This record gives sequence, C-alpha cells and structure tokens, in this order.
Amino acid sequence: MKERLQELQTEALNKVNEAEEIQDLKDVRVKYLGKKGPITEVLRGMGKLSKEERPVIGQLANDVREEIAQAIEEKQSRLEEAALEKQLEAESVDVTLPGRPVEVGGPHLLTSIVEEIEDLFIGMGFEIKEGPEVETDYYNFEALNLPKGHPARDMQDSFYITEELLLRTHTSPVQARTMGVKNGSEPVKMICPGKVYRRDTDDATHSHQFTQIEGLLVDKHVRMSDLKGVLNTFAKQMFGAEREIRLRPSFFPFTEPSVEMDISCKMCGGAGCSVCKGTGWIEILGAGMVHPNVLEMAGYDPTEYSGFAFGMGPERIAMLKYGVDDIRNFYINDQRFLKQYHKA
Ligand code: 2NL
Repeated sequence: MKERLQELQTEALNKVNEAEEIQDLKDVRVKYLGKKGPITEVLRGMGKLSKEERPVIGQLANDVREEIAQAIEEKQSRLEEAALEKQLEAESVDVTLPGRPVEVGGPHLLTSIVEEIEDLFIGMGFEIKEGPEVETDYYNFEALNLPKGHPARDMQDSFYITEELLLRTHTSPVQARTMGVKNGSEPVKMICPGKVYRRDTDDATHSHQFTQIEGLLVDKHVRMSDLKGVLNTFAKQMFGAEREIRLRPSFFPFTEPSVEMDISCKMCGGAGCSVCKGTGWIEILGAGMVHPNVLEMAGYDPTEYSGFAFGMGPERIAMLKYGVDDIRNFYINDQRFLKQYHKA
C-alpha cells in the first residue's frame, strides 16, 4: 500500500509538472484527489490493515494528498501569473506613438470679415447694434422714406409674413429703431451687421439671404466731409494704405445727396484690368447724408441735426479681398472652401 501511494504521488506530481493549462490541473485534481480517485480508494481499503499499519498508512495517504494539492495550487498560481503577464503584454499601450491629429475648427470667412469690419469701426468710436430679422413694414420701409407704393420698394422685394410683417430687406430698420429712442436730442454713432433677405433668384452674384453692415452717425454739424473721412479711413485699413477712394453721385431713397464709393484697383494700380473691368476702380459701398424726412420721422429736427449713413455687403468685400467668384460659396458650407480661410 505504501508503494502504491508513493507511486500515485510521483505520477500525480509529474502530471502537475507537465500541465500547461489551468484545465490540465483541474483534471489532475479530479483524477487523483476526487471521491472516485485512487487515494480515496486506498483509504477505503484501510479496514483490511492491522492496527499498527492503519495510522502509518493513514498519515502517509494524507501527506500524499496534501503534497499533490499543494503542487496543484502552486502550479495554478504560476499559470495564472503567466496568463496575466501575456494579457498585459498584448494590451500594452505604446506611449511613444504620435497622437492622432485633432480637427481644429475656425470662424466662417463671413464671420471673420464682419468681425474685422466691426473692429475697425469700434476703433473709430462706433457701437455695434443688432435688431430683429422679422420687421414691420414701418421700420423696414416707411421710416426710411419709402412710403407704401414708392417705386423704390420694387428693388427690395421681400418675403412677407403678413401685410405689415416681413423679413427685413436691409439692416436700416435697426438704425431707425436706435434713432427712435433718443428723443431727438442725442447723437448716434453705430454700425449694425446682420442677415437680410430679398426675393431674388440665387446665382453667382445674388442670394435670397445675405449679410449687410450699415453705419449711421447723427449729430449737430455733421457734414459730407465727415463721411468721406470715415470711409477713407475704413478703406485704407481694410484694403491697404495705398488705396484711394472715389465718390460718385448715386441715389438712395433714405439719403440726400447719395454717393457710391469706389476703391482704386490693387491688381492694376488704376490702369485698368479684368478685376476692375478696365476702369481702375472697384465699387465697395453706398452712402449719403441722411434724408431730412428720415431724421424727422425718427424725432430729430433736421434744421439742427444732420447725419451720414452707409451700407455695404460683407460677401462682396470678402469676394474682392480674397478673389472668391461665386457668392454661393459662403452658404453651402463646403469645408474645402471654408478651411482655406482658417487662421493658424
Ligand atoms: C448699399 C447702400 C446704404 C444707407 C444704406 C441708411 C440708413 C438710415 C438712414 C439713411 Cl437709418 N441711410 N442706410 C444709406 C446709404 C446707402 O446702403 O449699397 N448697401 C449695400
């Protein structure tokens, strides 16, 4: 019996040694230490032994059991450690690899242009004002010397919500509203950027929605030379110190007299090229002295107060500054177009 037990021990320990997987160890445990295993069997046969032999064999059987169990446990923890090691190796992160590039966004070209223009006028003491895009007929037209039935309304056909409500066709109503709350006795020095709407068919140079920036200065003793000085400063800061400006007579219902401002062409230096269509000048904006009717409707005495106003399209400014040939580029949000104007 003693030899049988020692044989079993050697056999089991060899199997433990050879085990490569946790499952192999489980098999060894079931096979040698299980209820139906050979050691249990030896213990069951103890009844046949003499009184002297019984405790010796009993002790030996227990020792063998203990020995095998311990060997299994040790081997198991070694196998588990190796498995963990292998898993950690497989899941390791190489911190020396370069990072994934982050997509950096930036302001839309139109936003940048509007903010640039805002900054220039803030530098000259103007404040920024905003107002509603759904406007009343009164503020969009009547307060600007465009009474119902005026032929100039045709040039600014709009999207009507009711007879009296429409999407604003220009940002001028913001200025009419601002003047309206001054009780006819305070100066105004403002610009108003924003979206405007006209009933137009979209093409390379027209859009049913576009952006406008208008400016207004009302005070006592405001003269056309003040307008010229402000516009000249703006043109040189926006397009370059070497640019000249030129004012041509024009017509707007809300200004009298009215002018259009050109800047000298940078491409040809004034000689005439395809950008300026051979004239040497490029049209930038419209302006004029605020019509007495407009001042009066806003509550100012036109014999005491005077003012100048101007209006420009940031899309046009951006197209000229960057050579963009289709206004629709501003609205279709093609990243290949927009990304070119993201500043580093
Ligand atoms: C243009 C021309 C202009 C104005 C806008 C204005 C506003 C008030 C009173 C008088 Cl409240 N005038 N605005 C004046 C002249 C021209 O815009 O070509 N815009 C794109």
